[in-house]
Amino acid sequence: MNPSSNCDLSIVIPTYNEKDNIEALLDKIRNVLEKSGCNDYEIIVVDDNSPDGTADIVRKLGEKDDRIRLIVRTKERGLATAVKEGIKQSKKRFVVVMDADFQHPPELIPDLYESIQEGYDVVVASRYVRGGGVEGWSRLRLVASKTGCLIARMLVRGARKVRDNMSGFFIIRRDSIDLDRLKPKGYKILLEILGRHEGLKVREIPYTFKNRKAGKSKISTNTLVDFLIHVFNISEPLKFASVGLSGVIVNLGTMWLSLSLGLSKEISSLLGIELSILSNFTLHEKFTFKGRRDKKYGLPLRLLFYHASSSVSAVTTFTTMLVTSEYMGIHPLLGQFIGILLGFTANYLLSSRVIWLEQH
Ligand SMILES: Nc1nc2c(ncn2[C@@H]2O[C@H](COP(=O)(O)OP(=O)(O)O)[C@@H](O)[C@H]2O)c(=O)[nH]1
Ligand SMILES: [Mg+2]
Repeated sequence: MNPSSNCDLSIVIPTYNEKDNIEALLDKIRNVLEKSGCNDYEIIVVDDNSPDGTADIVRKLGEKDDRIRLIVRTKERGLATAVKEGIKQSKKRFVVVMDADFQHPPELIPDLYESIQEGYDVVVASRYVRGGGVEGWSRLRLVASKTGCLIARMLVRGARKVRDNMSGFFIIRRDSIDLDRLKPKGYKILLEILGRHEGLKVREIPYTFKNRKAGKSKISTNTLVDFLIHVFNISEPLKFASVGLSGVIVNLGTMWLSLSLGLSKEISSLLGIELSILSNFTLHEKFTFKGRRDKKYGLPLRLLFYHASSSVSAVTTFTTMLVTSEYMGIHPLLGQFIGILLGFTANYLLSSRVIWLEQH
């Protein structure tokens, strides 16, 4: 960091039972920053009322140095919500997020800061780019972690820009992030940030993830379940597919009901198709694409476009139903189902690339 520059930096550290790490860590951070000429910083520790008295230690340090700020949350728990709260309360232009257990080396903070000055919105400290790595992990843990990153990359568009999209160590330009978009339920805050802000300019710099210095990890096995739920919440393709699945049930359910009421197979098929289009549209509005703002087209147009885009699959479904039942002796309900499968892919492509397009 350039000593003459005003470093304008907040450092957010979530803590839960870190009494044996926190003081040494804060000392180390102050050292590193002052050595690199940065004085205009604040350190925000967000503690969830740790029973081991972490907050008391931070409070005492804060009395001597008002750059150290403490937030104690008594009603909420959780790493991601703690980080969000810390970012919200931060007053500087750039914010570093890091753990309290020395797994994220404070020596890297000046590099992160310098790197983001080159015009980025987010710079991620990465274990998975050349020069990065992990210390003391079993092969299994490494494979699991990398697989997680890969799944996230496949399913979350914004996460594709970096390899280590689940890193807990990164710097952001505060005003490039809309905190209201972040859903605090998520566990991986970086994934949340990248997933919900697709336009961010992001880069990675390597570091080695160290062994925890003292204390215990709070991450348990249900972290995996949390992760999968989280990816599901962010991933539009997954949400889209599940809405599609519900539409299949609406479609076939309506058709079955209509057939049972004695309506012709043609009318029943068309009723099933139209009702499923309407229910899918409603769910895409309220669920799949809910996070998208400033949409290019208004609601009536979106509804119209969605019908137009569904017309391909609707015609496919109807024709398949007719052909298979008339000429192949297949039950109209099964024919309808086969038609639905054929039409689905075309529908997704049209919806995500046209109807719910964001205005840039
Ligand atoms: N405020 C807060 N911090 C937490 C919570 N769970 C973990 N942390 C902190 O988040 C950081 C990472 O947690 P850790 O258990 O080391 O996760 P691991 O590195 O993935 O094993 C540490 O600084 C923890 O003290 C929580 O529920 N609330
Ligand atoms: Mg840790």
